Amino acid sequence: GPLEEVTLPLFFGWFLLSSVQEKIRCTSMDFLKTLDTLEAFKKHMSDFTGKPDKEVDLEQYFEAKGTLHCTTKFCNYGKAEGAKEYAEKPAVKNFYGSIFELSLTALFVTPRVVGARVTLSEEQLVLWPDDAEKEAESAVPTAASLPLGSRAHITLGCAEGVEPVQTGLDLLQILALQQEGQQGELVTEMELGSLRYYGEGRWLLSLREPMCAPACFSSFYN
Ligand code: ACK
Repeated sequence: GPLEEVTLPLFFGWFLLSSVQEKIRCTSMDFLKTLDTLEAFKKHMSDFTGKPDKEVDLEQYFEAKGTLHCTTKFCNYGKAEGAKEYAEKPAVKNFYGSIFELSLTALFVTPRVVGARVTLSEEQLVLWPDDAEKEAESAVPTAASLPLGSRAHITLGCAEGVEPVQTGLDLLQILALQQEGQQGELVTEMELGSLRYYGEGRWLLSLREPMCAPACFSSFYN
């Protein structure tokens, strides 16, 4: 019967506690609001609109996507490669339901998504799948050469018609550029940190003070 079958979740990950979700959403909205007013951003606005001289309201441009979380393993109810093996890892079983402190070290915006980069600790990396970066190779050819955990992120919003899986891919793309030696164009020092432009509508704000976000390691079924 159905009760005897063990179903794998849609994904495993760290789910941010509600108290910190609101704070991060506010910080992200403030960042979008500020970015929108910068001359440097206006200069590259067509990356977002496709048309020169057309204005974009970034706060309206992105749509929030459910509970804030950092995906570790996308299982697709067992259909994703390596899902069962991941669910059976001792670390996954041992830490299930435990609270961790995630460190958010950057915010980034592209014409597709807005997200936060999560820098994982040694202990947190134990829960990171070995092939998470490699799986992105079709989108980001050099992804596999980036350090483990490079893809770790929180999706804060997606443009119309964009799926949240894009957030990790866009982050990897920026990190791949950095690895190639492209440091981006330093646009301005903001209160939150330094803002760099990587071309093609890619903006990265490195946070001066990382944001600490308590989060529960668990899984999501829909
Ligand atoms: O924002 P995210 O990390 O991107 O959280 C959602 C979550 O799983 C539920 O959809 C992520 N996701 C979706 N498809 C994939 C995939 N193929 N590989 C990795 N993560 C994925 C999505």
